[in-house]
Amino acid sequence: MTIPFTPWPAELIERYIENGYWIDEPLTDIVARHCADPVSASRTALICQQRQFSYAELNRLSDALAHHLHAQGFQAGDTAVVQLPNVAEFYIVFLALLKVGIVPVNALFNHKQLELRAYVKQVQPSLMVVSERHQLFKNESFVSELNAETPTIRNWLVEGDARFGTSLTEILMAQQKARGAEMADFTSTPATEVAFFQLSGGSTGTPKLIPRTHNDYYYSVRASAEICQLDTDTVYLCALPAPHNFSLSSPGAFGVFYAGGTVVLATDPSAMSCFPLIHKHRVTMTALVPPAVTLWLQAASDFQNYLTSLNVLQVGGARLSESLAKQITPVLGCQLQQVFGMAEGLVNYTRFDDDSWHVFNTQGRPICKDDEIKIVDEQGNEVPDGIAGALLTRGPYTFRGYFNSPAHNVSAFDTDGFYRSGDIVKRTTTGYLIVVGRDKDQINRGGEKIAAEEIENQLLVHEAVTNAALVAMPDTVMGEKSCAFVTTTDPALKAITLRKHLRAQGVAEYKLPDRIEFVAHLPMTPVGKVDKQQLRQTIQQTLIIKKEKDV
Ligand code: AMP
Ligand code: DBH
Repeated sequence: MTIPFTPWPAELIERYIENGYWIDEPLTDIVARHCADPVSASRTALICQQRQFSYAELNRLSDALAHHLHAQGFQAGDTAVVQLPNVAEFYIVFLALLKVGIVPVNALFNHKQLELRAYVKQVQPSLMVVSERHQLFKNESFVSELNAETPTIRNWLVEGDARFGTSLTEILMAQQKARGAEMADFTSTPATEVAFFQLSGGSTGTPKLIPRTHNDYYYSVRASAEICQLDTDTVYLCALPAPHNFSLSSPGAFGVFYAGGTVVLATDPSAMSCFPLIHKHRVTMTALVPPAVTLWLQAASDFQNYLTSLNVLQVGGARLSESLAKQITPVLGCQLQQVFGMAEGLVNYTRFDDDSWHVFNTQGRPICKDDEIKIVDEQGNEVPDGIAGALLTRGPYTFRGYFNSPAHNVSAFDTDGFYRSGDIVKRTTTGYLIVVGRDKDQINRGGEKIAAEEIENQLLVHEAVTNAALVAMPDTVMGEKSCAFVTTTDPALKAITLRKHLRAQGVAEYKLPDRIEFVAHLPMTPVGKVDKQQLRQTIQQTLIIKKEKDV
């Protein structure tokens, strides 16, 4: 059994194979390739607090878990929903699932009932992997609900203290002891098939899943490792959530594993968590979103000499201002690399030998010469370099369709199979992209994406809410925050009540509106849609007036 996905057309497949992008190896090769040679196998792959794992150990532990899962009857084509924090088990579980051909969705640790339910509903998993550290899994109530709603779920693996399901730690220990030299009688899905689902930031009512094949993802990992010049001396700090496409594959932990370097896990991107780790493990490279950069710049003076090993700071996920970009080398003492990527595929990097103008002012250029880029005006005609337009792309690691979403895919792609990224960009004459805006209904809250429609739907569930529109408002640290405009039948309705309501609906905390404005009615465009442009202007004006009053 394999997972259905929208394939690339035959002539492109041929080109991607011919040009060496698709090499017909499963993603598990990223770690397994180091294990034949004893010197490579003994290198440190992963550091998670006090625990260190060599490549051999990482491979062995994921083998052990794969054996266990296979013995339990799990097989290729099964799906799993995984939600783990930044711990070694994230990679061990991921590799184990890939080895058996179980296709996971890796949820973010700050996701809650709403998001997890949406993933479970879409993939109908047979396996759940969760952590006891998450508020939702401290007791069994949500587990029972999901079990009742989802007859496909056969097993729960729990990281930490298992109050339900099976303890992941115990399985790993028992399997390691029990395993002799038995041969594996399971294999990953073919490299041409779906390896896992990546999460889309989304712009629709329910979060969409992105099927990623071994072939396409492994190419993006190898090419990224090369562009970022990773080698066995690379020590990469994973400070963003481990499942994020940026910290997983651009070049991320997978790129570092591929190159034989070391991944150090941080629990979060704060300077307090990261600076001591950088110091202790002589970290050479890390990846951040812009708000974390602001915090690092502020904290750096209190941590003199902590960052001397750091060579490269990658910044992506949201637009980095030129002024922040220019402070990075003087204050943090490392090189900046801008990264503009998307879980759907296309990733752009500034290169290490670029001049400073490109590094400060552009979001880089695509990985591959076969990344095809179209920048179009509102009529769909391509615009010349230097003119802003909507970015569309297709290529050897850009997906061709969201999972089980035929209707949405019609509008998400053009008739040539180019993905409409929803970003407004300009191309320089040198082929670099500058992100200038967005035409998707999404808020980019410092790199965390919020689909407006998802929150509007949840606001509408409240009995006193008659209409709701979520828009971005400017914020100096986050870049953007969210503001909900709400019409109501209850003049006494309070913002705090609506926030409580959203929490009760199981909405992740970062998606809660930062501000709620009650209005008599929402402005409409001539075609009868909510005029979000006007709402963005309204909230901007309100903030300016408030600022003037404050000073
Ligand atoms: P996602 O679909 O959640 O993977 O988010 C990808 C989106 O994040 C892109 O389409 C952009 O809107 C945004 N993004 C990522 N990197 C950057 C960047 N360096 N500058 C501006 N926007 C970015
Ligand atoms: O924001 C993103 O999704 C992103 C940013 C940088 C990404 O997917 C990536 C690099 O691969």
